[in-house]
Amino acid sequence: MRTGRIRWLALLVLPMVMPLAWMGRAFAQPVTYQVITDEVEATMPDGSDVEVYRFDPAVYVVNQGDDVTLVIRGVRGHDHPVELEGYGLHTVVRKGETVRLQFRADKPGIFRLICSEHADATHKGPMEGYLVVVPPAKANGAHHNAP
Ligand SMILES: [Cu+2]
Repeated sequence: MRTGRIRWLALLVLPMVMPLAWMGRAFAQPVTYQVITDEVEATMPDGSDVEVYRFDPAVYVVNQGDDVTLVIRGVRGHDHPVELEGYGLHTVVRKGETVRLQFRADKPGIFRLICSEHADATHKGPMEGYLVVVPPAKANGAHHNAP
């Protein structure tokens, strides 16, 4: 019977695969960053007023494989349409509301958290954060900087 054969195959393969999956997740941690939308105001030497929206904090360091939650609370500014580049996550942070971006950090590198409404200096930005996903260290890389 076909289903019987598949069941036997699962019984044989699962015990071999499960420890591998567990080892890969052994160092993964749940990581939460609490973030707010902030605003900086200043008067320039020429008398002009400048407003810049910010994420605070703006740098999120995690290890590859971590289960990450960015809890973003809208404090200053009304609507912030937000994208986490590289992970294809989008949301809108509204004043007085809290949103959560949840994902597994499976891709190493530096990824921008950007607000498309306040993208650059001419639009009261740049409103950017930076997700830093650190890959696992190589086994023989530990002595790389040794004298
Ligand atoms: Cu914004």
